[in-house]
Amino acid sequence: MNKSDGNEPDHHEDCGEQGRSSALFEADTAPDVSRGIRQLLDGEIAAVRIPGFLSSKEVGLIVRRIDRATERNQHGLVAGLESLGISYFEAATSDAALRRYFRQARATNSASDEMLPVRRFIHDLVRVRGEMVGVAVDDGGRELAGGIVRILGESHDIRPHCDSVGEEVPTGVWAPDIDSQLGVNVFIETPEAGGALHVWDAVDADEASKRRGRASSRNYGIDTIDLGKPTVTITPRPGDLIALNTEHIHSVEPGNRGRRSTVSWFVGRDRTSGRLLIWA
Ligand SMILES: O=C(O)CCC(=O)C(=O)O
Repeated sequence: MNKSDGNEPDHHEDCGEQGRSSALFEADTAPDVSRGIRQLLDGEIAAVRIPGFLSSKEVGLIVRRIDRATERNQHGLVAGLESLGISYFEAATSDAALRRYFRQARATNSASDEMLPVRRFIHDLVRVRGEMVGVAVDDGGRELAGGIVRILGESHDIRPHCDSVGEEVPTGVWAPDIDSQLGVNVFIETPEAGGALHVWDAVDADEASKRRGRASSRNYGIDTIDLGKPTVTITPRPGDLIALNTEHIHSVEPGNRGRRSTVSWFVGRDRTSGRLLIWA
């Protein structure tokens, strides 16, 4: 169901073209995730928010997992952003990192608490829509990680950027042939103030063409001066699922008093089969 109560989250439906990616889909119940995801894949809306996708008990399990972790990976391009393990984007630049990535993916996918939101997401899409959806497998038959825990430290932001796997990984490394890429973030902890996500109904064409065909030069500083107000601004709460089209420019505001942690993954729709592929 679509809700528009004028309170949180804050949407700016006057931005963006009429009838295109200009609204937020907000659902009360987890099964509606499938309807929102379909609309997002088809470019009808800018973001999907499912409040209470995880219960507070489930959130607590993942907070303990974060607190117990002995090692964290510092993101190569975003100061203050750490993860438990490395993402495919970061690993794809070297064979050694890819081997480490696939070892870590096996452990993550089999047992851990942080896969709970990924499993629920897949279950909802399959059960309600009969979607073909699953964790992606590379050309060598290796399963990618289904999700990654990311932790953004207090006062740190994520500058405006786009994510597009076809443009980010080097030639010769697995990149799905997809017609749409979404980022799904399930919120575990949020700061007491700030930490809002902004999404613009815009892709940065210059930036996209600069990145095409090259690895590791993803830009986290697209100039948003000319973009105007974001199409959608959402201040997440623990337990929320928020999905967005990551090929559109998006950013995260710095938060105050408390870290901002998520379980995050990408979803791509295979151009030929329509199958939805998940990776992190
Ligand atoms: O944490 C968020 O709200 C968005 C993170 C982000 O930049 C992404 O999913 O690409």
